Amino acid sequence: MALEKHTYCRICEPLCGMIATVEDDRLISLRPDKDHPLSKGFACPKGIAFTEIVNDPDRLRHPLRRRPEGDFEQISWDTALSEIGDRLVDVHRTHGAGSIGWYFGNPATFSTGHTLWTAIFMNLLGTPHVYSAGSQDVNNRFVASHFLYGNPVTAPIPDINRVDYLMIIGANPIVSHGSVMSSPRIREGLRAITARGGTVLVVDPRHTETAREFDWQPITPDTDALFLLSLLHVMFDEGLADEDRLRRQARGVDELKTTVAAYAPEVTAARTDIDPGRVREIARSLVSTQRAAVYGRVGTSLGRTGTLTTALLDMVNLVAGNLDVVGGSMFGDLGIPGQKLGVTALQKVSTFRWAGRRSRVGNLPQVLGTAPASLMAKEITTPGKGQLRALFVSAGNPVLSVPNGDELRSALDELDLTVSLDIYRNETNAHADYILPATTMYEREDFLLPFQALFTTPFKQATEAVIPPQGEAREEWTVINELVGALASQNLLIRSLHTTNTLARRFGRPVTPRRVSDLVIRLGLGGDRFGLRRGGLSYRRLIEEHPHGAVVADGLAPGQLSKNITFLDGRIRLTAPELMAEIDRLEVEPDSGFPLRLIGMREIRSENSWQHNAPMLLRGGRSHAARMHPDDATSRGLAEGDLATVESRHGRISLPVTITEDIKPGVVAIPHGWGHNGSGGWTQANAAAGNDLGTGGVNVNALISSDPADLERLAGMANMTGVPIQVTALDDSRVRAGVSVGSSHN
Ligand SMILES: Nc1nc2c(c(=O)[nH]1)N[C@H]1C(S)=C(S)[C@@H](COP(=O)(O)OP(=O)(O)OC[C@H]3O[C@@H](n4cnc5c(=O)[nH]c(N)nc54)[C@H](O)[C@@H]3O)O[C@H]1N2
Ligand SMILES: Nc1nc2c(c(=O)[nH]1)N[C@H]1C(S)=C(S)[C@@H](COP(=O)(O)OP(=O)(O)OC[C@H]3O[C@@H](n4cnc5c(=O)[nH]c(N)nc54)[C@H](O)[C@@H]3O)O[C@H]1N2
Ligand code: SF4
Ligand SMILES: [Mo]
Repeated sequence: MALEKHTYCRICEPLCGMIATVEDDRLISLRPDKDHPLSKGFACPKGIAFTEIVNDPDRLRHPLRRRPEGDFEQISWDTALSEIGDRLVDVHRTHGAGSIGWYFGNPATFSTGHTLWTAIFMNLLGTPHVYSAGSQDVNNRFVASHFLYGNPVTAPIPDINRVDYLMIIGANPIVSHGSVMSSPRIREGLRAITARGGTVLVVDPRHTETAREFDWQPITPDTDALFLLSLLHVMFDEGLADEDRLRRQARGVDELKTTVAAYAPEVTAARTDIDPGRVREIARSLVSTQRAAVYGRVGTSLGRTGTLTTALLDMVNLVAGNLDVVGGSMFGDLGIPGQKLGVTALQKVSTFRWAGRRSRVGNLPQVLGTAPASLMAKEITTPGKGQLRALFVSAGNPVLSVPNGDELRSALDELDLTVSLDIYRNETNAHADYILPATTMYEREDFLLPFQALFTTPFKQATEAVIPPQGEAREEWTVINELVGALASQNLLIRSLHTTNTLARRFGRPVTPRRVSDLVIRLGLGGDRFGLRRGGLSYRRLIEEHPHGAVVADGLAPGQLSKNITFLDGRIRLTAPELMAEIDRLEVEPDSGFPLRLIGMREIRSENSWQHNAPMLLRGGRSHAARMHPDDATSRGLAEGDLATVESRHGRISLPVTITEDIKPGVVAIPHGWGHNGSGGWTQANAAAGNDLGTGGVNVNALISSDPADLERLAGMANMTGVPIQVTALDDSRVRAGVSVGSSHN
């Protein structure tokens, strides 16, 4: 009999409400939940196609072990866990805890158990080798918040529901559905701004899907910091800023003024290619519009100075009078008593604090206990104390998602032990010793802690698992409990964790993600405070009484700054020396052999590298192509669909070009997440995006440097945007001869 279950999508950040139709424990279909108070019947193609992923014949259903011949054989969980445990103990005994590492990818963030258990396990183990997708995504945000507020885990979000002038810089929410902001139906949210007479201005090198609906201001890639410095310059220079208020809120106002004095829009225009008059006009609008905000994301994170750029975004909001006020850039509130004390206490723990440790290779600071993923390959291949010998990869595909995948791929083969937890065989775990099958989101209950302070309308939803684990799939946190058991004999802190787990189980109160989440729900905004607040929320209540989720406040509350700043004087620090030192990096030498600039882009029917196996998302055929401007194409003799070679100082790939006016001349956009090379189990993905050179697309990150000297200094961010490249027509004769060109088309 078919059952309908309320749940929500956990692929990307709006967490849209879904209705799952389930028959005999099998997921039959997914459709958007009309009664969800925020997503109101919206879901994107990825969300709907997820039925195909849950039921994908290529999905991993059993543990696999690599055979000496190189292929994989099915083994039991018992065998897998006992062999992995033994080998892990061996590595620990011979090389110590500091030789064991973990990389967790983007989907880990969408599972509370997965994130928490990995963080606790690795922290107690005491290894610096913790890596995540964050150093290709958002770690600069945490570091900017660390310097500005003393609190790495706070981030202001635009008050979409009330803002009247929104500048979006380096984000494409109509395709990405919003990031570091959970705002279901974002397209509608943005349209409502213009409908109420407001403005949405998109500052982007590409005339994106978002820019096409609103106003577009093109910008030269990786010059956002200069543009933002100019906005600050104008605000001070023209006396627009309320300096008295500013001085009450922040320290370093005079230093900031002195610094930005050198960045008049007339000075930066040569680099940003933005008309100085336009910059002045934007600065004035940001100040004079009562409800205005600036919002930046991935495009402002992956340049050479991502931490500085993100800090400048907040400074522009602050100086314009738009930070922490209604309609501006606001802070979500967890509403948990003592949350600030908790963050302050965590800051004292060296394994959590910014730069509490630095990487062995490259001496880069850790961010929230993680090191830059770009360094993984060199940490594996560089001998000496602390060399990485055993690596777990969960919910990640770093061979495609981090710089220089070729280097990582061969490094993986040198490890003593590589274990992957995934729902698929991918380009990374093709090099693992063991691949363990994980549950998809619909096979686990969840309440997502990491997104609670990011909803533009404060909201809470919990879900039960809608189907049981498929095949022998298991949840990651339960596997981590097994690893904790295996290592208990070796490591004192791991032994205490194991003892705690065992005792809790014995007393019938096992530590589970649900218990932890329940605690947060009950203490937080709208929670029942364990009976102190009548009618308040608990995990059970959310499930039983709020199947579509619960809106817990009408809107974001202003006046949250003091709760978020951990500095004793309660003021923002504008000019931390580390941040100011980054300004020197804004000077760049022109790279004459590589006159074009590479940027990234996301596609509506992809999610990074892992949704190219769903037939629904491949309908009508997909191509993987470089977008370039007609002027750049013509001068290189390239016509629509021609094959071209794209080269940077670090690598070379070949793919077709798509010629479009919708990009700034001199800029080339290539989506990441392609380069499916047949080594995994992705039948559809491997066969997709075919052209004369092959199928599966190419890995754009072959063009990106993993050299520590090329990483952003404060957060170890990979430099994936604004990278100097050259594009040339691919020699026809080589295509006809079937020569595979480029380092990464394999
Ligand atoms: N459909 C879809 N949705 C997704 C994903 C996906 O793969 N597909 N991925 C999810 C993930 S993991 C994330 S982190 C979010 C990301 O969410 P967003 O940040 O909104 O997504 P992007 O498309 O990467 O947007 C970056 C924008 O920055 C522009 N850009 C590039 N370089 C520069 C620059 O130097 N300056 C400026 N001003 N702009 C620049 C690009 O042209 C692009 O439009 O999306 C999530 N949602
Ligand atoms: N050039 C360039 N590179 C980029 C970016 C860019 O904009 N440009 N963006 C970067 C960003 S923002 C991100 S977030 C990273 C993403 O980088 P990664 O997270 O390393 O890669 P994904 O492609 O998201 O791979 C996710 C893997 O998780 C698996 N998976 C899905 N759900 C689950 C689950 O519930 N449990 C488990 N165990 N596995 C699961 C999928 O099968 C897939 O193998 O890419 C980064 N790389
Ligand atoms: S936008 Fe699409 S993928 Fe993202 S949460 Fe909503 S339905 Fe899921
Ligand atoms: Mo991401």
